[in-house]
Amino acid sequence: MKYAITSSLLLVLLAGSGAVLSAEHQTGMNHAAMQGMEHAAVQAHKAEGVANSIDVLHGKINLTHGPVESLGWPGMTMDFKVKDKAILKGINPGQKVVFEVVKEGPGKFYVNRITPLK
Ligand SMILES: [Cu+2]
Repeated sequence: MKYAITSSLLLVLLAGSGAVLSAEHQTGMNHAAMQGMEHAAVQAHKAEGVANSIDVLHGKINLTHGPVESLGWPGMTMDFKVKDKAILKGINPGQKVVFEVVKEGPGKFYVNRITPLK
């Protein structure tokens, strides 16, 4: 019983913070605020999610991702850039994916790898 109460409370908290973060993405603020200081070393953060829309031409993808523990992110829906547009080929809307996020600067992230989840 205790577990059930704790996990439903957690869900409420996650849902609330996810909404706030989505709004922050859109206004140009970002995860950096909640991460605090972090070194700039290139590191890939693994995540799973669903591809909502893919813009190969502009190298953008909208993903609903689960929590990314290594970045301290809750699950949310957001746009990502990619450096290599070719990685988006073969990704279709509605598809479950595994991907890696790289932080390139304060509040700046891109996806460097993405593959359909089988
Ligand atoms: Cu996010």
